[in-house]
Amino acid sequence: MPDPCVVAPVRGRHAVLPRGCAGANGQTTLSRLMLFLLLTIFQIAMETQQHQTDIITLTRHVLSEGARARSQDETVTGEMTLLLNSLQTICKVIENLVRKARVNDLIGIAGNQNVQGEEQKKLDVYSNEVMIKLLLSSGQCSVLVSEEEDNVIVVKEHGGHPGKYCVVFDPLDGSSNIDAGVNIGTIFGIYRILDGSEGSVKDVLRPGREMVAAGYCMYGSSANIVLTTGNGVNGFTLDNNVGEFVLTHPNIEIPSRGNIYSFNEGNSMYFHEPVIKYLESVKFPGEGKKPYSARYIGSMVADVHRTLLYGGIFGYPSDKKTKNGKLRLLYEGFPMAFLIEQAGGVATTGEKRVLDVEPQSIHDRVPIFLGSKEDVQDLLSFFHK
Ligand code: AHM
Ligand code: MG
Repeated sequence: MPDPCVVAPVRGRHAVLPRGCAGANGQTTLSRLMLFLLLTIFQIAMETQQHQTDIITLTRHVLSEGARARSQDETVTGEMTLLLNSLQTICKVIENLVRKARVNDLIGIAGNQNVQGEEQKKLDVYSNEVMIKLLLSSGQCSVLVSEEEDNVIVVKEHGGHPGKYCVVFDPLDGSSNIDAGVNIGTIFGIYRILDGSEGSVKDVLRPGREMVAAGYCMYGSSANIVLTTGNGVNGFTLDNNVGEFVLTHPNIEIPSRGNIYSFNEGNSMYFHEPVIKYLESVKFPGEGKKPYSARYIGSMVADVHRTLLYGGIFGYPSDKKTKNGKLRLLYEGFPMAFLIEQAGGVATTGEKRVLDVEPQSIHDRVPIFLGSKEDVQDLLSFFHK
């Protein structure tokens, strides 16, 4: 006969001891309460464990994508899998640097200027070194391009073992946000080396549509890698306890229309007419329609991440001051345009598809508008008027 005073806990409900149970106000009550708590904790632990038995980590995802590619094409060798694993390690190391920056005194200016004449932060410098060293030693790359380096890095000229891929990257994008602890990120794009090439600038002066993979890692309230290998977009969140990025956003599809616009409107006095008119149209949409919300973080990774998940439009246009805007084509524009297109969105310069632009030099800039298909089409209608 079960003891009526032992009440099994039911999740979401309080267990109440029946009246008259012995020791309701004494030590027995305390031990029953303890038992109740222990049972509840055990039950939650069991449920959590059940959920964690089939984790899809980024490593597992990359391995199974590699296996799928090999089953369709026997020339696929698994080098991309190794490269993506190196990039994953790089993101973990940079995430660790970012998290510890304040206490380890990595905030501030390192005293150098990068190729665009901007001040480099200590974190920029460290992140760049981490990326270059790990990619040089990965054995999978022949050419590297970094926002922080004036020239291409040809791997075999640096004592590295050359591989099949070329990686273009911005090690830490959104530098103006570093000191304020606002989201920043690493952006990368990957080309396969040209047939017969031993590694040269020509391998990376190619339109973005020739990239074979691209992604970013955002360092915010959590660290998130968002990746495409040309087969949709998946998002992974770093689980620090497991030490792995875990699939949290499978098959990201950008909504076909959003209600957010994301531009640095402080530059409005320099904007060209189509952009001014478009911004007016989302702020004053006419009778019975709701205006769009403004969100602008000033870190491309964070602004694009939000746009991917919520929809809307992000733009950094050319204007009366800057012929091609501010953002860099190779390691900011192309990877983000690739991700947005793979998620079902549109990325344009206002004149043409971003992925069709032919780079002339590794640090070229590009005007860019990207996001939900219908929102970008609305913007384009002002360019075509
Ligand atoms: P950075 O590579 O020097 O960090 O600059 C790129 C960043 C992007 O992340 C962001 O979209 C843009 O600059 C913001 O520029 P602005 O401050 O002019 O709005
Ligand atoms: Mg940048």
